[in-house]
Amino acid sequence: MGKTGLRRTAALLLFVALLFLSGCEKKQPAQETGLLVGFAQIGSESGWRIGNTRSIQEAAERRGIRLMTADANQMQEKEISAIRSFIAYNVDVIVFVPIVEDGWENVLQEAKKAGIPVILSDRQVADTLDPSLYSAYVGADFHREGVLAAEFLLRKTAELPPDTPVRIVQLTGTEFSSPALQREQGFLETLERDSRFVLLDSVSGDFLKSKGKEGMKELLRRHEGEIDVLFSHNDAMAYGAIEAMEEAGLRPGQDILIISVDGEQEAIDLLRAGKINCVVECTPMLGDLVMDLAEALAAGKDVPPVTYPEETLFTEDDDLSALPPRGY
Ligand code: GYE
Repeated sequence: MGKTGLRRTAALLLFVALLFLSGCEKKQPAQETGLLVGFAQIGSESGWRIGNTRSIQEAAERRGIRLMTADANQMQEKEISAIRSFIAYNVDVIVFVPIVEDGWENVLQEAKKAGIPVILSDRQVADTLDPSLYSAYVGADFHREGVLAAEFLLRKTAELPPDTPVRIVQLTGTEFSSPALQREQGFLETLERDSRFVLLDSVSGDFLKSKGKEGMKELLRRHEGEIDVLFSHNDAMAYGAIEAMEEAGLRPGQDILIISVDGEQEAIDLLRAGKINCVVECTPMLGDLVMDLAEALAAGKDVPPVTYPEETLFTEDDDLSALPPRGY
């Protein structure tokens, strides 16, 4: 081969190498990993939930994970059939949000038989369920959230004259769901030691604004002029309760102290406006934590059984001027 021939061959090789490299480069950020994850979400009952779905979807997309999302519209049967279809599809990992604690045993047995690892996202299952039926839980420590809410109340009422009763009502979340059960438990256990605190009543608002409003109306009717404190298991129900209080001529945050959980932007705005007194943070931004575990499980690695995200507390005494937008 002459000099020209050599040069041509070298140029061709360079061209092929460049093509190959640019091809690799283009694919890199959103390159599909081949990983297929089935995600059963419970619905869209709150701003929190919508933020949670977005967080999971965006994390999957960033990593090139193919995600099948099913929305159960608040129905456990629908969630169970979504999980069954993920098994039939032979996804690599199943992620689901247990809407309530019980009733998962059969479908999780089926996933186990099919050899598909399962991640519980955001909510927990009953601790009586065989723990070999799932690999990990990623979500908040709801009991601690209840404790933080109660500790705020203890600080807030520390200066009251001794023996002043503090009469509390609760708007609880979805019945038999782990956040409702554990937030209530942490809250009441912490106040139990102090006889000033009286739980007048609890009504379930199903984590919905509309039911929070209805529930608060009912509580105001049953306990007219008696309520000092509302503990609302989420922000959405607190928004409804605030409307009910205002319609009844009461000043939320002053006539009735309000403690809520989640930390949505709207709740932070109401905290700044003095209509809510304390918001316990519960973050829906679980996407990256969930996908880290999904990738590890698909690679056959061990994962920690419990992952709690970092969470904080926002109160009327904090300077919130520098708080970045919440994103949900
Ligand atoms: O507090 C509420 C949502 O499961 C922790 O569900 C979650 C709760 C959250 O609808 O707003």
